Amino acid sequence: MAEDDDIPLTGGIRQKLVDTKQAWARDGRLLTGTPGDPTRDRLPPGQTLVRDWPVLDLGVQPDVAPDRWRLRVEGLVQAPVRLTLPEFMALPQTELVNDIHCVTQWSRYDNHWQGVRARDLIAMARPKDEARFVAFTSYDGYTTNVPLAEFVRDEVLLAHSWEGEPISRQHGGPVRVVLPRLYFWKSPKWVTRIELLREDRPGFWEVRGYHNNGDPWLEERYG
Ligand SMILES: Nc1nc2c(c(=O)[nH]1)N[C@H]1C(S)=C(S)[C@@H](COP(=O)(O)O)O[C@H]1N2
Ligand SMILES: [Mo]
Repeated sequence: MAEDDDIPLTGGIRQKLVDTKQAWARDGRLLTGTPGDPTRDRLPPGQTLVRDWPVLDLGVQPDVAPDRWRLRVEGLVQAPVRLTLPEFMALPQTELVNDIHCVTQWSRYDNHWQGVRARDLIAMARPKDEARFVAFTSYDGYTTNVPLAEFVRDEVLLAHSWEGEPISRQHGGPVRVVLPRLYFWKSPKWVTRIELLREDRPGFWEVRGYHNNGDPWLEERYG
């Protein structure tokens, strides 16, 4: 899309970091081998609780001015959606509180989010019967993927605010996805495109040795 071309990016892909994470995936780093039980424990296996909120990305942080942000829902849909930020903010709003779990071992409890439920957005687009998977694309070029059934779960949000404040640029503002049931690499920051597909399309980390599902309770770190 032509108008994506002039979203300013700062930084550059931190290739060393990408290589290190890929090597961890190869070596199965951090695996405990014992599945967790979410009905009994709050912290998934092998995770460490943090109180701050670490920033993790490829090293490129797009500066998406609010008036330039666009969200598209397309692919196998009957009614492709294309929204500006004011249009997105005018949709029914939801507040959710949840825990997040990064594959590099940190977890953070009780994050308060505000935004639009993924299922409301998907309902607007009216998926075709054959749509089974979702592929996300972000302004930094990052991609990731989940089954459509996972994306339309109750607790999945396209969030614009965290702890009552707009999500900062470094954490993916103006709008990021939050899929709290999966490791946090499945939650794209600076999201712009949601594509519904018949076949799965593994994203940036999924093609570099990360697990395709990413359930923290099953330690689906690498696949
Ligand atoms: N667009 C984009 N989204 C992304 C990433 C990224 O590099 N680019 N990194 C993922 C990873 S690996 C993690 S752990 C979380 C980190 O989000 P945070 O920086 O807000 O903690 O974002 C995920 N979403
Ligand atoms: Mo991550």
